[in-house]
Amino acid sequence: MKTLKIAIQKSGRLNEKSVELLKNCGLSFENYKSSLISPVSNFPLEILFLRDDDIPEYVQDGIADLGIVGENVINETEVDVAYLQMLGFGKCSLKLAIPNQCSIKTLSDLNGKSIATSYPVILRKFLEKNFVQADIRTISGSVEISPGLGLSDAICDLVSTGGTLKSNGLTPFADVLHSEAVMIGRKGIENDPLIIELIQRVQSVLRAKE
Ligand code: PRT
Ligand code: ZN
Repeated sequence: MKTLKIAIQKSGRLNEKSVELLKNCGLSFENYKSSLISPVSNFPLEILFLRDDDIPEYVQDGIADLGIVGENVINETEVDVAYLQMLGFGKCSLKLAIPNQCSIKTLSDLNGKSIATSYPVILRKFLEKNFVQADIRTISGSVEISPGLGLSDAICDLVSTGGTLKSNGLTPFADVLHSEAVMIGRKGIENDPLIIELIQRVQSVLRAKE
């Protein structure tokens, strides 16, 4: 019998909830932090523990059959995968934010300004859709300190509680994308009986939480 592979985040904000979901689906596996791959003893499935950024491409390219990852990462990597199930955790928004008391009031005020982000692809599409020409500065982390350092006029970053923006003297300005964790699959895998079985288990776990 073939064995499916599911990619989940190795460590970070989605790891614990992803592991919990799979365990609640009745899957039995060891959650060793040191191993990259863990077999499930009671279902033909292996769990791959990866950086979240790699998950969409692994699924698109068929290295993994399934994955659990944030929609923000899926959209940024521009992959072609099937959305199998929204999971309701890891909720956040990608927002534009500006320094408190700055003169930017409308989206068109961003013309000619610089915006720091780790999501250049999503931001570029958003700006194009809104006819804004701004300079996108791609940085990999600590985006929120960029205006204070004089590196950019605004930022575009993920927000959940809003605490990080607040403590850096920034005000949310516009929503670019709402995101939550989603179970994705390789295109065409939707009708595989094992996938259908697994998704049914996921759905009953989610229903029990309502
Ligand atoms: O190591 P790896 O590459 O796997 O992980 P990572 O560091 O890239 O991602 P990680 O673990 O930080 O986040 C994984 C996923 O969780 C993201 O891709 C989102 O889908 C989701 N998520 C939900 C968030 C947040 N909420 C969130 N608040 N990801 C990041 N943040 C950060 C945000 O970037 C900012 O720095 O938290 C800060 C803001 O939080 P608040 O609560 O102060 O608003
Ligand atoms: Zn990442």
